[in-house]
Amino acid sequence: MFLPLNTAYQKGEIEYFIGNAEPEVVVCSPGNFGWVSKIAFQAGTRHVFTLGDDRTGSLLQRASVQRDVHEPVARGDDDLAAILYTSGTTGRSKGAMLTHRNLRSNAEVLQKAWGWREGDVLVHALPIFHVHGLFVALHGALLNGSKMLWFGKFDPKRVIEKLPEATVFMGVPTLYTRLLAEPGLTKQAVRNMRLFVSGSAPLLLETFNAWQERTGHTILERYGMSETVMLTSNPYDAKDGERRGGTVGFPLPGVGLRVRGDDGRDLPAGEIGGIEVRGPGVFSGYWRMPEKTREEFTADGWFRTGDVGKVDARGYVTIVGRSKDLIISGGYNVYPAEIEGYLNELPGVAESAVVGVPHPDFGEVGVAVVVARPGAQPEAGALLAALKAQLANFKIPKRCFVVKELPRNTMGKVQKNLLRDAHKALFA
Ligand code: MCA
Ligand code: AMP
Repeated sequence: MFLPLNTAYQKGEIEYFIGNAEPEVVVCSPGNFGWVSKIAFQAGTRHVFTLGDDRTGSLLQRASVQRDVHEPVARGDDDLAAILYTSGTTGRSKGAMLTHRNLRSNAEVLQKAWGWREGDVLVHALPIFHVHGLFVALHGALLNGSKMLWFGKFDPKRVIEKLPEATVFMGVPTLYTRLLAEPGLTKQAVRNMRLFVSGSAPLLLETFNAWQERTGHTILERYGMSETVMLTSNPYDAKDGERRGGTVGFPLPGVGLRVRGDDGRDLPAGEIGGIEVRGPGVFSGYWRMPEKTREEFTADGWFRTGDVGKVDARGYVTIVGRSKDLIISGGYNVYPAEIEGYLNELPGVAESAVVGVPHPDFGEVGVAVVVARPGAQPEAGALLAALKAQLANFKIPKRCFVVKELPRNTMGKVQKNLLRDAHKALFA
């Protein structure tokens, strides 16, 4: 079973993942061997190998003395292939267990749905520790036997230079806005391209339209989750319908999708409610958290996505919001509850709330609002610096405010909508 982790994670985060997953083998970069191996060996891991960006390290050294012909191990559809950690809205991250069926069926469905064909070349510029870069993009190219133009890190200028050699590109919305900021993005640069796919976060209509105008291509937006792989997609082929900006298209073949009200009633076309799904891509549960798994499924076996949306009369799905308290920043998920937990532990902090506000580059970013303990005067910059020492950099709120009190409703619950509203123009 493969378990990828974001390379930005810090010690406390890695400690939790390794402790929870108890892997047999851990691979890290040579520079991190000291602290990562200590955590891993303490958790009972038997082997820690290193692998550098320049292909140095013990993993390839050890591999070079092995036979280079191997017997494949037979795996069944229900065997686990990967665990993808996704943060919980309360407390700790949960490991979504994905089976070979989940991954294979999704790759096959997408190969057909997106018209993968001989001669396709993929520009791969997404991180490979999340479903988008790891499965949607990589499996698409591998299953199709396609060449990939590989970017260890997204760089808009270098991507544009390579586009004339490519036919397929996949990105989160931030990649599209950064490409649009480059004068080099022209019709000429994309002349050989066949398909641009966007997902992981809402693509603004403004970006969708600007892309169409500048390149002549219509971005195909799709929707998925780590727990379900891909669920919906706008049509590839015009005969199946237009690619409609602001929507995530139709459920993919084999995917059941329904919208339900708070009372559990199925809602008719056009009405907004909680999105529930089932199908061959839906995971088999959270690693060692059977009770969490039960909570996320309905009695009749549908998975509650935590996304709020509607389906129109023609079947196009639109996501209008989320019932889960989650910020999606540049395609990375940031869970306010996790950041608040760390903030509340810092000296001088009585309580805190983290909310998402619009941001021109990342779509959405976190802003922290902190209440000081009586007599204490915590400084916003110092609080953010203290967080940065403990958490992956993309989780750090972009701004922090120290206030007298948090707005609460009569039930005593923090009114995050008021905080969001108060700070919505911060990065406008
Ligand atoms: C970097 N920074 C960020 C983010 N990325 N801040 C907020 N949100 C972010 N996403 C900050 C860092 O903290 C740092 O700040 C500064 O930007 C520079 O960091 P660097 O790593 O150099 O940034 P970058 O290379 O410009 O990265 C931006 C990026 C990256 C390329 C947009 O975030 C990215 O690759 N995002 C894609 C994520 C993804 O693949 N998601 C798919 C999830 P400082 O200097 O202050 O420390 S899969 C999923 O959601 C489902 C299944 C689906 O549907 O696909
Ligand atoms: P993750 O936990 O990283 O797998 O993120 C999954 C979440 O990303 C979904 O539940 C949605 O909230 C969001 N998401 C993915 N694709 C889209 C999209 N095209 N539009 C809006 N939200 C999306």
